[in-house]
This record gives sequence, C-alpha cells and structure tokens, in this order.
Amino acid sequence: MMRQKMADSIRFLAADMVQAANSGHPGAPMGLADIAVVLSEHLSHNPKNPSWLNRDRLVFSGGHATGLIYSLYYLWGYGLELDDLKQFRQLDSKTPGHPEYGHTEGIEITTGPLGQGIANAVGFAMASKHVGAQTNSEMAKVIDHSVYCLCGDGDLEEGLSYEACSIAGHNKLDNLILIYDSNNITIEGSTDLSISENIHKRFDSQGWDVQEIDGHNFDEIDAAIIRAKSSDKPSLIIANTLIAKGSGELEGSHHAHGAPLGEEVIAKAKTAAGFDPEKKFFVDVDVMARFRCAIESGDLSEREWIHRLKELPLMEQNEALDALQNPDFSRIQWPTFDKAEATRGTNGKILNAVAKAIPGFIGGSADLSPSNKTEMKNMGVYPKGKNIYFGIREHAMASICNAMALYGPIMPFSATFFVFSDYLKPAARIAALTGIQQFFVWTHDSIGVGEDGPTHQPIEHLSQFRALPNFYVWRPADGNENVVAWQVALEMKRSPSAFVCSRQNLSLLPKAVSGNAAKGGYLLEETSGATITLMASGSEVELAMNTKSKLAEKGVKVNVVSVPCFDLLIEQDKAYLDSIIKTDKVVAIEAARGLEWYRFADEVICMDTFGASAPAGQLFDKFGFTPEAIANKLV
Ligand SMILES: Cc1ncc(C[n+]2csc(CCOP(=O)(O)OP(=O)(O)O)c2C)c(N)n1
Repeated sequence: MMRQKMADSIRFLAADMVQAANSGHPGAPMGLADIAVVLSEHLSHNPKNPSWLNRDRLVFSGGHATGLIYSLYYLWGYGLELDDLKQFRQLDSKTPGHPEYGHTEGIEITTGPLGQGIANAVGFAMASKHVGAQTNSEMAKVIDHSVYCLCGDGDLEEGLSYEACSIAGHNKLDNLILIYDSNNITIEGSTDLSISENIHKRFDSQGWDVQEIDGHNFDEIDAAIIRAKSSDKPSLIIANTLIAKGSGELEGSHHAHGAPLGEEVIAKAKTAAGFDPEKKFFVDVDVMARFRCAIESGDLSEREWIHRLKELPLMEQNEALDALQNPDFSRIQWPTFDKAEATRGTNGKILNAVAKAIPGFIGGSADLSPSNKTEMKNMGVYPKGKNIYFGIREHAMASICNAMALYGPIMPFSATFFVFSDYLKPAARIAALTGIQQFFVWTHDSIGVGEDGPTHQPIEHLSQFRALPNFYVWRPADGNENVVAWQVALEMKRSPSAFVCSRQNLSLLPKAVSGNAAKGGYLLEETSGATITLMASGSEVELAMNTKSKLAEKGVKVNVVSVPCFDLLIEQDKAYLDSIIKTDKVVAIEAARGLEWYRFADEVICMDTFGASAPAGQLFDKFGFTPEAIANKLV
C-alpha cells in the first residue's frame, strides 16, 4: 500500500509539473513510477554529498522523463523544493527540460539525445571497474557500487545502445543494471511501426543476463534488482509497463508521451487513486518521510565506507586512491623534439609521458591505436591497465569517456581518424555543453591522409568543431606546440580539448615555440616592413614559412602567425591580436574548409571541394597548397 502511494505521488507530481509548464513528458514518469519506488529502496547514495565516490550511479537515458527525475531528487532531499518543481522548464529554473549535469544537484550526467545515457552508464561502470582494479584488494573493497540506468524503446532503437551494450557484455560489467521501460510506445505511436527485433535475444547474444518482469509489480521489480545485483554479467531488466500508467483514459496512449494530460484527466486520475483532486504538487507526510530516509541511510553508508577506508589492511590501497584523486602534473616529464616528425607521433610521445605520470589517465582508440599512436607502452590493458580496446565503436567510445571523466578520479582520452569524428560528434557536443574534460585524439587531419582518398580526408571538420562552444581544437604545427596544447588542455577542467594531428612528417618550426602558443596563436616570424600576414595551423604553418621565402624572392615581405588553437585565439583581447597581426593584408592558409578564418583574413586559401586519392604530396600540388601556387596567387 505504501509503495503504491509513493508511486502515485511521483505520478501526480510529474503530471502537475507538465501541466503547469504546459510542456513536457508525463507518460514515461508515470509508467516508471513503480520502478522508481523500488529502485529508491536499493539505491545507495548520499543526498547530502552527491559526489561521494562509492555511491551508486543512476543514469536516466530517456532524459525526457524529467518529471520523474526532478520529483525523485526533490523527494530524496537533494535540495530541490516544490517551488522548483513548479518552475519546471522555466527560464533560470533548477528544473530545465532535460536533466543537465552541474545544473541540478544529483544529476550524474546530461541526457536527452537518446541512447547516450546507456553508453554513459557503461562508462560509469567501466570507470568503476578501473578504479576498483587499482584500489580493491581481496580483503577490502574501496569501490563496490552499482550503476543503474533507466532507458526506453527509443534508447534501444538508437545504434549507440548496440555499440555500448556490446562493450558492456564483452567486458562483463557485472556492476551494470539496465532497466528497460518497455511500454512499446514512442512519439509516433506503437513500436510495431518501427521495430520487431527480439530485445531479449539481442542482449542474450551480447553476453547480458536478461530478465523480463511486470514493471508495475513491486515484488517482481524487487526480485529482479536483487538478482541483477548478484549476476556475474551486466543485467537487463525488461520491465513491461504502460505509458502514463495511472492516468486513466490516456494510459497506454502515445498522446501521453509528450503533452500535458489536461486538468480534467489529472483530476480524475487523482480521485481514482484516492488522492484529493484539488491538491496540486502534493506529497503526504508519510510518503515524504519514506523517501527522505535516503538522507539518513546515505549518510550512514558513506560513513561506513569512510570507516572501511581507514581500516584498510593495505596502505597501498589508500595510496592508490590518493594518487588517483590528486593528479600531480608537475610529475610529467615532457618530451622534447629535435627533428621532423608527424604530429601524431609527437602526440603519442606526449600522451605516454602524461599517462606515465598521471594514474587516472586512461583511454584508447576505436581500433586505430597503431595509426593514432595512442598505445600506452607497458601500461597494461583495461580494466587493470590503461589501454582500452573500444573496438570500432566511436560513438560509444566518446560517450563512455564522457562518463568516465565525470566519474571522479579518471582523465580519459579517445582516439580515431579525424574524419570519423563524425561518428562521435553527439558525444563531443555533450562534453562541450556540460564542460566535460575529455581529450580527443584525432589524427590524419587533412588531404595529407593521401592515398586513402576523400572518404578518409577531413574537409569541414575543423570548422565544425571550432564552431562548437567550449570546445578547444588544437592543431599543432610541431611537437613543441603539441606540448603546449597538452599543458593547456590538462588545466581546462571544464572543457574538452581535441588534438588534431598529421599523418605526414612536419618540420620543426624554426624557433622554439613561444609561450604565446598558449594564447592560441602567436607571431612566429616577423619581417621588418612586412605587408602581408600569413596565418595558418598545423601542416600549413610550414607551408606558410616556405611561402614567405618565395614571396621574399619577389620582394614581398611577410609575417607568419601560427595558430595552434583558433578557439583560444578568438578569446584574446584586441591589444594581443594587434600585437601579432600587424599588417593590413591578412591571408589564411588551411587545407580544409576554413571559412571561419574570414574573422581575421581578407583572403582564405582553403579547400572548396572534397579531396582525392593520391600520394599526399601530389594532393597538396593539385589543390594549390604549394609555396609557388600561393605566392603566385598573392602577387
Ligand atoms: C537522438 C534523439 N532522437 C530523437 C529524440 C526525440 N525524442 C524524444 S523522446 C522520443 C521517443 C522516445 O520513445 P521512448 O523511449 O519509448 O519513450 P516513451 O515514449 O516511453 O516516453 C524521441 C523520438 C531524442 N531525444 N534524441
């Protein structure tokens, strides 16, 4: 009886929120309310310390279920008040349309783009296994929490969920429990319209433990969670539910997915459940008292954990935890460079130096580590070691790394060819939007890819990622700029950074890189009486230097500005920009789409088409990226 009243309280809070906002999704919260009540009994978390390391993680992959999410965080005592629920979806409220990490206390990660939450949950589970492998011993466990994820039909239709769950099964993530709100309804209607696969068999074949239950039967939900917790595989609980359960006439209807139920329907539903139809945003004291037990029990759980840490029989466990939690960047032995080298190579050396010094620095590639140069030598294989084999699953890789970064003591990187950043763009966007410090290693950065041809040659990608707010794209021209890039990126705790590196060798710049590289751009070569400034990044900086010599032969004097990070350069003040761009005429050179350079340049020498398949040198010739061609164009 009590559980029913608790679930109905969530239902009507969610319905009232959507009604008051005249916008939102009542269906999923009402369908999931019974599951949420039982989950509350299992979840180990501390509302007074939402960042307790050994808490269970809870991810709502269907981010549209905010009516449920905010109701729960209010009921559990995370600091949300009824007034916040009444401000649902309003400007500057704590209760925006989809859950935002860092905005509302307790939200583990921003969700909304379907499928990502599942991959995030896999990321939390993987992070937990890695930190556990460093700190747990036979005698005492530092990390032993679960990761729960609620998802819907939409999440499982997304290809990302396939990738992520495949990784979870392969890695036997027995700490992961995915609860599938199987209501067979999406926006357009019944799932019969769009999907007919057997989800049970799909997860079976991916190495999961699968259970199927009535998602409105409290005892079945309870038993399923208990079994899932003791499984030696990741668990899927297929919970058969009715969307908008308890709403009366809209129960089971797709019309309840994303529109207010209507005052009349809500009033009737409240009456049918024994609630007062006149009372809105109402939670009875007994219901509140039950949910608020989370505060007491959470505090107790964390205290027990702290006690456990103090009692750890092995000092090394505590030391390992301490080292993970307090990375010391001064321990990094930065490599130095003295010869021509591809920046993917210099980047690989830097990455190894960082990994050696920083315990929580881990990552991997989507099957391209030999090409991306991301293997961390002699540093082992995940879960104990640092090298993660993500397989050819870019979207899952980047979404997993987002969660790993938010887990706490982990600093993750992910790698692939720059052109395939397309496959992970949604996760990069979430990283930027929410301020997640993920490091993206993207090699093979231009037509310099050569023979693999236009499918493998990024053209619009630099522009695309430079257009992303709070995302820092580094395209170093040599190893020394590459070092500065990492030094800056490691300090940017609330921003993702990308390292866009060449496949082909690049000459060392003529002088040791100046500290101003950290400003995103700097005056590399200054000629007295210069009339033109050439601006470039990465491989085109060398080209700009050679063009400068060509133009000198024609009596034209030129300055060269190297721009390893366009995003940082545009943040500099006018005085700094004037100190490096001193001529009236400014020309930018980039073997990519490059239109953003018009912010500084009068003329941009760039790619107007896709590339082609040929040795790289021939391609630079064909597309006009030679000192002769550029010099002739300019004079
Ligand atoms: C990647 C992505 N595509 C589309 C949407 C828009 N969208 C939000 S909810 C939804 C339907 C989800 O159906 P389901 O998971 O069954 O949720 P339920 O109907 O049970 O609430 C869609 C298409 C989205 N949020 N993310």
